[in-house]
Amino acid sequence: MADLLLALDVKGKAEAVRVATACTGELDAIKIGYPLVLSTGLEIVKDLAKSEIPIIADFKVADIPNTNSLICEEVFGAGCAGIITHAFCGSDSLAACVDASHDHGGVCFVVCEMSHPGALDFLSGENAERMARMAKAAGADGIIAPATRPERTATLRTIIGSSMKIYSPGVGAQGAQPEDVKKYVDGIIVGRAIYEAADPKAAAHEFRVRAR
Ligand code: FNU
Repeated sequence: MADLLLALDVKGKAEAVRVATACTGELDAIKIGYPLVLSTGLEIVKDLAKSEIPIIADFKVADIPNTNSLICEEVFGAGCAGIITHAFCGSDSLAACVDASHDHGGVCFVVCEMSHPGALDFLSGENAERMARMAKAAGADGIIAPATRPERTATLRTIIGSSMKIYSPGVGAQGAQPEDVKKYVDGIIVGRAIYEAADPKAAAHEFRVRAR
């Protein structure tokens, strides 16, 4: 049984609030990222907070430890409940992100294997497995692993065990189905297949039922 996270990659406050409001009661969390936040500013977190579900900032943080900590301060200061970081900058950068998240009462998820085809160049295979081990050692709350490669997500699950969560993008527009991964993950991330639907609430409802 997996939760449903909406990837709210729309532009502007009006569209973001329209989709989030339409999906009221059908979501377990909202994931925001650069497309939305660059078009609205971080104030959008307060507007979305009316949904009363956690807001997770997908900023794929990838910098030196000090900069990562400063990014976390802004994200959690704005009211987010979680952040998504990269791991490839190394264990010190990752530790800074995890520790800053926990200092602010938030959670930190670590990208291990990405969902798109180009992930096979660097962000997959042995590199992904190393990053999963690093995420576990750093005390991260969970990892991001691809619905588009369920067998890889299953492998990463064996590395992190059951005490960490997996959120999995790639369902819908990228071709994966909830049934492909739901037994390995704690949440599926769905963007376009919900926010571009004629009826986002109905689409969210269907994904949520299928993820259960
Ligand atoms: P949709 N996302 C992803 N793959 O797709 N954070 C990853 O490996 C990853 C992500 C995000 O395709 C992507 O940025 F680490 O429209 C987008 O916000 O359903 C969402 O997941 C997928 O959106």
